[in-house]
Amino acid sequence: MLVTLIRRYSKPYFPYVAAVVVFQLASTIAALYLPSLNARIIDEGVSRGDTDYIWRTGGLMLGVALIQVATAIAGVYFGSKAAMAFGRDLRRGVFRKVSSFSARDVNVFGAPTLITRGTNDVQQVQMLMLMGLNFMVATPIMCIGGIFMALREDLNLSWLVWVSVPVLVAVVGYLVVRLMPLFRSMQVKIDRLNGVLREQIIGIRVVRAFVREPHEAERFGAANKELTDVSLKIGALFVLMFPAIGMILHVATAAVLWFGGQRVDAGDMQVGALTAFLQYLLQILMAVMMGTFMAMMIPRASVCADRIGEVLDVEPSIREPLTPVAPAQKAGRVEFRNVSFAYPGAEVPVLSDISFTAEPGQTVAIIGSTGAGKTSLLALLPRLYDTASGEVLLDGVPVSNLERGDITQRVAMVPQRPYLFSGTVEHNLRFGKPEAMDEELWEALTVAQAADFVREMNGGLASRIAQGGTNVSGGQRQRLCIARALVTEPKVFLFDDSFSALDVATDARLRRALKAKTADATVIIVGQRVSTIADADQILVLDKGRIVDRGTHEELLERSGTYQEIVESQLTAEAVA
Ligand code: M5T
Ligand code: MG
Repeated sequence: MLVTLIRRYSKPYFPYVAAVVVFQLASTIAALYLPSLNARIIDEGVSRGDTDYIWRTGGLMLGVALIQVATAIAGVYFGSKAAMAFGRDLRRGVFRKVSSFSARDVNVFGAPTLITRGTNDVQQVQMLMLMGLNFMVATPIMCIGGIFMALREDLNLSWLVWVSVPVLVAVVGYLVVRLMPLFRSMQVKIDRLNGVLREQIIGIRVVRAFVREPHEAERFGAANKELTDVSLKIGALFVLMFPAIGMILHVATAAVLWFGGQRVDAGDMQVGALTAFLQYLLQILMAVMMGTFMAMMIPRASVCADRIGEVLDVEPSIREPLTPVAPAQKAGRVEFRNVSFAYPGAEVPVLSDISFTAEPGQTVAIIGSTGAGKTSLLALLPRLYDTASGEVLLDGVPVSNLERGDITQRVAMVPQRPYLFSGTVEHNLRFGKPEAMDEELWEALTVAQAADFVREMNGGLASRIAQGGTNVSGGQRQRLCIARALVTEPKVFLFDDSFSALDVATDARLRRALKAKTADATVIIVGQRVSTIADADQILVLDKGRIVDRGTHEELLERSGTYQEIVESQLTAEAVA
């Protein structure tokens, strides 16, 4: 998966990658050249007192060093550019994919892990790209070139290379192998922490109301501790890593000086060659270390890449039709034909054998006890879910054959749990129709009985709405959502219990205004209060996912037991209140 992702998302940046390769090649060769120049200055210049030679070689050394620095900077610059662009594209890919998910697809993963995958996991892969681009070329050349140059300085000391490199590889490799599973579990712990935190922030009011803070703090504490424990274990290994590497480097240095010093004493080797050899050995060991670090990042990044790949590979369960049908007329006629529906993974259907028709200009109301399936029924029209059997038709065409945009253009839903986005009032109202004029917004607000309180808010249309719409009351939120639906001027309105948070008087006023505004539209209202739905053209009584009776208020009052019960229960409730 890692390879696939890198291949797919780094393609546009090949020119950058090519630049990185060229610059790193240049900088590595320059770096390898420097110790040898240094040795020449000592052995040929200093030892013979040849000032001229020292100046010339010193100048050359300065030039090479400048080239090395410049090319190294350029290499890192292009490498970072490529890696960051890669990360951005990958994040965008994940975001686009998640945006195409249906409610069901999101539930398969859960929001917290989708968030981690789109942020932290992408970052890990991006990090590997960055390190890879910065060291991939340099490391092997440094290693092999370093060995070659070191042996050129002195063959007799070569055994020091053959001993110290494997020791370093063994030590770092051992630590890396121990670290791998820890990194893997770290990703899961981050998911879990995100999940707990997210749930608590969203549910903060409930937590407060039930004084569950201690319990929730405990839950968070547990997740937090798990993450800390893993991080500490990783830290403990890293603590070992640096002294171990330092030790190997120092022992190698001491060994070079010890054995090399004896050869210099015996006159078999020059001091400059010894310094150069030492510098090369250190370069080799550094390169080996970087290589091992890289090797360590690959498994971690590949865990992340797999997790990202899982998201990218999802086939959205609700797909656009291959050959969309354009309906002959777009009046907004809704028809349910023997519809059954079950939530994914659930055994029992929540809706069975639902059939009804709602004509333009008509109001169809759905009433039924909580859990009867009213919300689920509405969700089928904008195709938030697909039916198990039967068909949902809009203007005579099954919604599964309609283009998504075609449906949303004609159908506006006010969800049971109204949701507002952070931004301003007008930003929210223009959600479905960005080009709407201010007058249209005010008109919609007036119909939705929201104009007064919006006028009273400090900025009017420009007043701020907090994330999730938490700075307005439940009823205000509902009315803003109704206004938002009105602005789009759809053919079909779906109101899911949208008047429940309003007092009876406002409810009545709103429905009167709505009636004038939606005269030609098809309106489907889910309501709890009999008063809300009494004047509907047709009332469907829903019970346990089945339509048990239908008719007008008067007809139902006469013959439907369930309906009578509902009416009676509300009358008594009102009497009690
Ligand atoms: C009907 C189940 C739920 C309930 C039944 C929304 C939703 C519902 N269900 C799921 O399994 N997953 C879901 O995402 O479906 O639920 P409903 O359609 O929401 O009922 P309602 O709108 O009539 O109830 P209410 O309380 O809004 O009046 O049993 O288990
Ligand atoms: Mg509902």
